[in-house]
Amino acid sequence: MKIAIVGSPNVGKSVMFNRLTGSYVTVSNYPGTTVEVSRGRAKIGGWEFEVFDTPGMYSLLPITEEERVARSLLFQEKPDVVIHIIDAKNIERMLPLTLQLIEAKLPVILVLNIIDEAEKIGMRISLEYLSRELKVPVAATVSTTGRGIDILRGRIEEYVRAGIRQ
Ligand SMILES: Nc1nc2c(ncn2[C@@H]2O[C@H](COP(=O)(O)OP(=O)(O)O)[C@@H](O)[C@H]2O)c(=O)[nH]1
Ligand SMILES: [Mg+2]
Repeated sequence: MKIAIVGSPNVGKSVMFNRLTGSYVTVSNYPGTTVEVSRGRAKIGGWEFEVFDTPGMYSLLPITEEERVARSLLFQEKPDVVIHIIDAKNIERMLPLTLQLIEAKLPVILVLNIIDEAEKIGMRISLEYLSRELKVPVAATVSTTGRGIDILRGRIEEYVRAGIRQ
């Protein structure tokens, strides 16, 4: 099974990738481009996943080469789980991509990363409300310290289990 990590630049995708995967990370250019894609392995809920870190994207309608590669990875690799990482303190600016991913029928889990800085400026975000409205699993994390990562692993496990049961 495969997990894709997507989101805008500088939201913590690569730090999260490193937390979820162990050693044995490979970095290669996406075919025909100079854009690098990291691939690694993660063991979650007894399953082994191939995880890939995608280049930053602002929209599913690609403008830059990075966005084209991120889009191709999503539609060609057909990941079982798409982790959309956003910067929690810029949630309004970042949710449009979540909606695009959901509308494209991708198996999205929304991750509000950098929740530490959001809290520091007094933001309070209801994960339950977001999850109910968007109808996707939601987790809050601080990828640099590891806060919330076990909960995210749990969300991934539940998601995959629910998919297998269908
Ligand atoms: N405060 C805080 N900083 C973070 C968090 N996650 C990542 N960062 C920082 O954000 C920057 C971008 O992280 P990176 O993983 O390279 O982002 P990417 O461009 O999405 O791959 C780095 O300086 C990280 O240390 C977080 O949860 N909290
Ligand atoms: Mg990165």
